[in-house]
Amino acid sequence: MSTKIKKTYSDIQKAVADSKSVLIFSHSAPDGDSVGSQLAFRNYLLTQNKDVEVINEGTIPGLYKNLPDVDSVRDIENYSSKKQFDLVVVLDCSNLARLGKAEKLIEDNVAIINIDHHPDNTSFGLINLVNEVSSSTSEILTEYFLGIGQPIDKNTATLLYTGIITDTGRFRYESTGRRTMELGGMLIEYGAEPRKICDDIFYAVPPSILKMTGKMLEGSEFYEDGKICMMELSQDIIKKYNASFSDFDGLAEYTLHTENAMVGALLKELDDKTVKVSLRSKSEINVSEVAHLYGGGGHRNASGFVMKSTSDTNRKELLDNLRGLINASV
Ligand SMILES: [Mn+2]
Repeated sequence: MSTKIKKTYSDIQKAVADSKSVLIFSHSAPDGDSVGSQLAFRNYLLTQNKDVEVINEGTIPGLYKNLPDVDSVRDIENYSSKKQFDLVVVLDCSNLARLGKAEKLIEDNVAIINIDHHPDNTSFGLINLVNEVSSSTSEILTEYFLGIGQPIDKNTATLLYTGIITDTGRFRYESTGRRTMELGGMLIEYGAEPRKICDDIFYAVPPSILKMTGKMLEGSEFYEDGKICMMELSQDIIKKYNASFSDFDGLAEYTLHTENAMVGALLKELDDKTVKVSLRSKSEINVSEVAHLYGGGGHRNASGFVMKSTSDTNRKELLDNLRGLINASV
């Protein structure tokens, strides 16, 4: 362990030891890594007898309903307490704006611990444990617990394992390193059940959503010798299958399922004026460049943005932008 990491670990330990009450935040629109790492950090603080609150903007997608103690996460919409906290921990956020409405709970001058793996992290904390090479915030926390000799119980192992598999696409993305696998193995030793966790998250869709997925797949369109794949969920389909927002989680992955596919786009027509577009890509192709053109953002291989309609002009423009990415990459 490097001297710098050792110092950061002991700074975190000291800040935790000096605190009585701690607020744990993560980004709005919670996902497996944000909630997994929040609840894992909560467990750690509970072993230190701290008074802990976990708060986010947005409801937690149903696929995480089996996570241990998931009910302890509060949605900012239902949180009215004026209680003061003496330490704030922000997990999986490159900056404080990512907290959405939850940001307003942060008092001036309160100490912030920032733990994250996003490359654009702004080091906004008093203490910053940021490793952009790490697959996930959950991976960073696993290293931290091992590093300070904090025992990892079965529930914590389950939470950390969940964060790692969701952020790595089940150990598939380039961010998966040898160490990610080693840590996954250790978490299994501490009680994480790989089959159960994976089934709970990825193989528990309602039958109606499976059928809706069938409709979406049937309408796939391919361009540039199959290098580009576009899929769409129209308002009619979304209504017919009674899909809710969290049912869309993971659907965009299907746009990269075919041979030759390099870039994928899934257009979700939420209402007459809102089309959420999810972009996916392989290897070096950076779809966040296109997302930025539309005021969106995200990672190199997974980003998104909102456009006003799926009109022919909009689709053609999007397709041209995606073609531009393909042509620039050859
Ligand atoms: Mn993450």
